[in-house]
Amino acid sequence: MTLSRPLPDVQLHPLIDQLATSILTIWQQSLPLVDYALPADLGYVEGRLEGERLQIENRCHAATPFRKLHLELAQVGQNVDILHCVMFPDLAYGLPMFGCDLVGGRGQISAAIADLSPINPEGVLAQSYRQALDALPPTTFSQQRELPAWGDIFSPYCLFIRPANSAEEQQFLTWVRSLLQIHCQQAQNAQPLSSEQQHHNWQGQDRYCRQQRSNDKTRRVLEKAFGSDWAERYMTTVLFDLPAEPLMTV
Ligand code: BLA
Repeated sequence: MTLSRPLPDVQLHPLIDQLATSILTIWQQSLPLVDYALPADLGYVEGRLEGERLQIENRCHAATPFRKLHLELAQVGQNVDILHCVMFPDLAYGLPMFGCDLVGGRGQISAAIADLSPINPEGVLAQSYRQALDALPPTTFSQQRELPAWGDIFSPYCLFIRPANSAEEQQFLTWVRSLLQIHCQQAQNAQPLSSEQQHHNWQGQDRYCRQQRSNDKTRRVLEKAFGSDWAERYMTTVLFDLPAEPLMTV
């Protein structure tokens, strides 16, 4: 069985389509997926943004050692297509966060971002990850974009580009597929953490989520279509949610 991508009946930018299919295929091939329940009213949502229809559809799974694997596709009118993907590791394992965002429209992707972001107190990826990433063929993109201030959560391997042509789009796709493959492979060796390390892990994920929630560009799209209360609820329960802070058992 292959998983169909979210918004199956909507035509999206080809890079978004290809990346969504790649993400679902790699998850399915590499991880023991089970369903993950989102708040019942937030799987598929539709609103209006300046008279245009905003459609959002979410796909969510869990698979040890991941608490939540989230892929979201969205379309605003005919003009803006969005792919959002985050893999949240279970707090019991010290894994980085995989995150990816593609924003495009009218045949052009304006923002393509992907990273494996460390959330440990040292703020660095484990050596096994660095070795695997360093062994990948290097990428070259003609238009690098500058990260906003909240982007200090990302690793030195973070790509944030505007692909200039379809060769660069394919290069981005290949890079993200490699990140996913490395991450799914590395995750199989994850060792459970002590309760103190789990607490640090929670703090790291909390900071990651808080910084992401401060992305005004995402918030503005959601607020315009659904209002600010709804946007806040969506950003804290669907896009960047976190279980309660674990109690320390010493
Ligand atoms: C940028 N995100 C954006 C932009 C829009 C959205 C409209 C501006 C595009 C541009 O500058 O060209 C909108 N993104 C959305 C919406 C959703 C979404 C509405 O995911 C979901 C409903 N964002 C993430 C993740 C990362 C991320 C997981 O959700 C990275 C791992 C990054 N998006 C990200 C960054 C920018 C961005 C860094 C640029 C922000 C800036 O330049 O200020």
